[in-house]
Amino acid sequence: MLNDPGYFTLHLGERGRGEGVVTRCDIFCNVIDNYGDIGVCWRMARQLANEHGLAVRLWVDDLNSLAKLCPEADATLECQHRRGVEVCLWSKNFLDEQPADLVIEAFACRLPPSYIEAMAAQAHKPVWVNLEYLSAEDWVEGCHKLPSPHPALPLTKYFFFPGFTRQTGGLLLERGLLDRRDAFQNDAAQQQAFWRYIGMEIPAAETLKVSLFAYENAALAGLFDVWASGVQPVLCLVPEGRILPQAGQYFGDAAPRAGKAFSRGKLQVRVLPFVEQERYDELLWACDVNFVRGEDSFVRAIWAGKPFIWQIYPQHDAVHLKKLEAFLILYNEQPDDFASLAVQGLWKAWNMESGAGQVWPAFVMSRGELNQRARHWARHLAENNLALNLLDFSKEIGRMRALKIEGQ
Ligand code: TRH
Repeated sequence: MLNDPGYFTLHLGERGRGEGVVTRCDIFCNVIDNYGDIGVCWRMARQLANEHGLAVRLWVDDLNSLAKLCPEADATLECQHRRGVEVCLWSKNFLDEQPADLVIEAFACRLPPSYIEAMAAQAHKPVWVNLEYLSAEDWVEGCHKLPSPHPALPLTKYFFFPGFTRQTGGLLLERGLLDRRDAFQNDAAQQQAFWRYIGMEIPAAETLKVSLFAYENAALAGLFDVWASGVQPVLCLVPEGRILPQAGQYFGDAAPRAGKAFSRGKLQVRVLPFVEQERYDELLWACDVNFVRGEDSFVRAIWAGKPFIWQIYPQHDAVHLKKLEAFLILYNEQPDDFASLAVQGLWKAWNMESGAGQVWPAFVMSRGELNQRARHWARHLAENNLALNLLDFSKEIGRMRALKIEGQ
């Protein structure tokens, strides 16, 4: 019933009308660095617009970052419609705007003061949500949906935490994504089209295909050494990004560019251009093992249903290692079996930037088991959908407000 947009208007009568019915959404995104902030916001904006019929405006302060994920976005335009979303430049001189019913402040970026005042002036106050970073830590469940009343204005902001358990906001997952993944993985023609798109032919069946999206990492050379001297051919696909200079250095190329190929022993490395967001999914689906980083590519690797290695975004005081540990505890249901130990070993080595080559053999030996677990995980997590939860939450807030009005 909560998924029905007409529910509140039908059941709460005149005085409740307007509360909780969400038709317009503003998402504010401050790009700090990298692509995670805009990656999540762009994905969520498209999902709310195209799957749930909301009129979505995405306010972003760095259109160049968006243009990497969505190449048809024009970084010189103040406002443009792209893939069902109105994309607006969030500039310093933000003009007065009519607030939407649902306002998403991504990752505690600060909304323009004039916009907050305009929200407070509405008869039906927007549902104002701060979308938080993803973490598997225990405390997240207790903080999910907590209200934070504005100190001066009649407004409440709510914390909305993505996460891996039912007591959190879940993960972003587009409708039908797992079916599209399965169709891709079972269809040689779709795979062929993908490999041609990146300028290659489908690799031989015995080749282990690895995607490598990573920050700088001192453990890379050791891993390359093991791949080069192993028995199985390894094709490593490296999208342009922060680890690329190191990958190039390994082969004596100080400035490798997209399209470049290198090889040593059994290892072949191919540099890929940074592809648009949907194509990145295909890269993960096409590979046997995926190295991912940050927040959004991490979640995409989960949906890919393949073994993966997560390089968590580094934070001061090694706070990120606690987050990594928390996820490993959830991910490894039987923490002491061979496959789980192999995952823990490689993930820790990669994140501590040391010894990844030594623990690689155990990981690759566990691939069959890890494949099964990865598919199971994807199915399990798919039951907790962030966009649906967010819309249900908006309705929940609307219902609470309407009941308060009725009680007066
Ligand atoms: O770019 P990131 O390192 O972003 C990080 C994290 O989100 C971190 O939590 C945040 O605090 C920090 O930025 C500021 O990693 P992430 O989150 O995986 O984002 C990468 C995005 O880029 C993701 O949406 C996938 C997309 N992508 C493409 O669209 N094409 C590509 O070719 C590649 C490699 C990635």
